Amino acid sequence: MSAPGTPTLGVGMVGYSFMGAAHSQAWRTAPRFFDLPLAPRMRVVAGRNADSVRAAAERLGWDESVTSWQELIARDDVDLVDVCTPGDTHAEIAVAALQAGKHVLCEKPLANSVAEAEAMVAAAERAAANGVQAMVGFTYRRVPAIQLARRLVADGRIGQVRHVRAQYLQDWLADPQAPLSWRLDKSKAGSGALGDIGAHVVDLAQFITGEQLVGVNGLLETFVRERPVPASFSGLSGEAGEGTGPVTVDDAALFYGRMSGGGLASFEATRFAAGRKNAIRVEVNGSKGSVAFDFEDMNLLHFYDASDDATTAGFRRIVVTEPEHPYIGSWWPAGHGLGYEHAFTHQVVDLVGDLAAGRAPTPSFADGLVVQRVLDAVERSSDAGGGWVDLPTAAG
Ligand code: 4PW
Repeated sequence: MSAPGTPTLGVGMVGYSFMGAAHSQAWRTAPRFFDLPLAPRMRVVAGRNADSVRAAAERLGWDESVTSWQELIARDDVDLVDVCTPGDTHAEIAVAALQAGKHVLCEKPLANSVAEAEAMVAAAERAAANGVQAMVGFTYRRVPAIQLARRLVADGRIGQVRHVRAQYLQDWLADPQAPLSWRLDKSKAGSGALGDIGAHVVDLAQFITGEQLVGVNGLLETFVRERPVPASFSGLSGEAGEGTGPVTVDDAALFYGRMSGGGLASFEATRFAAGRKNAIRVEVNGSKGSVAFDFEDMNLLHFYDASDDATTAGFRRIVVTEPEHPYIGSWWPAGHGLGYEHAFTHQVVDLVGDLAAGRAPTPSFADGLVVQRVLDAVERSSDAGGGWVDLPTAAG
């Protein structure tokens, strides 16, 4: 809990659906479990429908609600704008907020295009000169087991990275009768599985290895091109209504690439993996060992040390719930695990700490642009019927 007299951080959030609910939980919970150097104050949430956003403010714990994001960013009592809207509005809202001198947390993927992402990076760089910071919300980086995987790789425990094998498998669209949502509309979402969930595994591959993709070859597919118009929709499911409409994004993405350290990477992102609900699976094989993670078992990290005695060698099943592990000491006694929502809380904890210290938060908008360029390259490769697409590297 923040000590009395801790400076306040006024927060305004735009959007209040699935990600808005997850972010609201994090703003509420972080100061209750972590000693924060700034005290978040959930001032205002913005949404288009006055009755719906008022109800959301009540349910999610916001002081007020408005129907104009422009009004939200103009408020003197808002220091940080949390963008939880579909991707087609990320650039407009984030750039305006930065220009108004507000810190920004923006959901992933950063934008719906490289051009939009580049404009956001430029706005963030200008704002940083005045001490205004920006972060993009790749929250899975803040799962303790993922943090441990990154540390083991950085410490050289698996040696030279040879393979990255990353999948994000869901099945909420496997039923052709599952209705349309904004995530299936290219004008809103920018892309389908590729950007919504593929972005996560691209970021995790780079975060865990500390390397970047230098080139990719991709294949996108849309299995179901017409779906029922929704009568209602919440989270990732809805009730079918009257009529049908077109699906204008990919249902699944399959792509491979080369990492900047010379290793090979393979990626899969799909919403048609029947039986897989939120299976983020990352395995990194190195010259001296491996790490492996599956979000559906998110409190575990599997680690293989090739130097172990052959008679007892094998993947160790590390239960990442000990006070020695990142973030855990502020939660439950050893052995009691965490869930999906905790990574969002850790995101708030790290962001608030960075703002108080005047540090640039990570992942930055520039990190978000790196992922955006990968998504764009995969789309260009697939659109061309396959083929290698080079990517600029940090040096390039
Ligand atoms: O980033 C989010 C994922 O963690 C997505 O926007 C939706 O929620 C779909 O899968 C999860």
